[in-house]
Amino acid sequence: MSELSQNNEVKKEKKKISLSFIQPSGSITLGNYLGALTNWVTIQNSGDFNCLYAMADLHALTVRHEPADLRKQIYQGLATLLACGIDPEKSIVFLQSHVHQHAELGWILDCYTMFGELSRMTQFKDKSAKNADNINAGLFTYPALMAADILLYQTDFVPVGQDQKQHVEIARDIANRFNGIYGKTFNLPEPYITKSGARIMSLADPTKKMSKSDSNVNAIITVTDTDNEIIKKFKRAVTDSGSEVRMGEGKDGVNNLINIYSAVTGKSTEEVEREFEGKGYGDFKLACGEVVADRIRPIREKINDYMNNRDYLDQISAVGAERASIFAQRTLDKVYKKVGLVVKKHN
Ligand code: ATP
Ligand code: LTN
Repeated sequence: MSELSQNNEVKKEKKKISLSFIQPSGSITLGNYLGALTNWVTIQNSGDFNCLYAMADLHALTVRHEPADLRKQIYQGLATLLACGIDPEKSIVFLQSHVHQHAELGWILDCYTMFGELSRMTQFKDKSAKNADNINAGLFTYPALMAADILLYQTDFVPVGQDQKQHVEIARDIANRFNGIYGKTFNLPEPYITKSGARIMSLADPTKKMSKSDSNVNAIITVTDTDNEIIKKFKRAVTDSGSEVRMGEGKDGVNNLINIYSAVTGKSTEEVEREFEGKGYGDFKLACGEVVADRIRPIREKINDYMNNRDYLDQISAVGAERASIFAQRTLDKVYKKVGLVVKKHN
């Protein structure tokens, strides 16, 4: 039994809530898939949770983009979630911008989030260094909007990769601060990060995280890459001057490939080392390319099918937004009352 279901078993309470979003800032990568999406699907299929999964399209506005590209990425992101196994019959699937309560609670939480704590966020520091000509207020207050995403649904677990831990922690801090002032209003969320796949590194610079917005296409594997592209990228992956397929200090490239191979095949890192004993980096890179290509192929084919049926994607996201909005409004009304705003009478 998984750690999460055991938790649920013990408490014998109503179903816990699992929520996570992903930005439509480029094609979804192997890092996103192994670090986040596979866990979203496992949690959904355990049947133990009420799940909400969404495209964080408002967050994507914090960096400059082409409007037509963004719209395509939003559809493609949605198609990818479905292709990876998120089932709209089991989970609430939507676009963040379609549930207006996110922006509204985001503003309110801005007023309970401190300048100092926002200044310490690693993602803000990284993204402002990368976009020095566009350090906008949205990029800075991003964590308050993300806190709103999470807190609106009284979320228990947020399945994310390692890089997002700090964001879930600040959401928890904001909730704690608000609850401290007004009494219990928000549930306190916890990040849910599995060991395997939590931090997949760039194939071109294995000291850096694989990011979908990386401008170097050889650094990332995306769910839309063809089999040939995947295999070529793995063949070119940066390793070191050694030859043994073994985890080790200073062997970031090989460590990353072992980690990827292990996450995709479900074998432990020791099993992977044993499998490639006596073989060189060349054989190992090819094997990595092949297992990843096998995993991505059916996903890519399904994405293409969904992308040819945008009406279906529109329909799924509209239904999801309507369902999400009911829960979101409940929390927003509660917040309005607590802070002294007047709750609008709903018909
Ligand atoms: P961007 O390049 O726009 O910052 P990203 O690739 O970092 O995008 P996000 O949309 O920020 O992706 O993240 C979506 C989910 O994928 C998050 O849960 C995040 O923690 C996870 N994730 C992102 N990159 C990795 C990675 N390299 N390894 C494991 N998980 C990752
Ligand atoms: N900040 C996240 C995306 C995101 C998110 C969320 C993740 C926005 N809102 C709510 C989990 C829960 C990112 O950049 N990956």
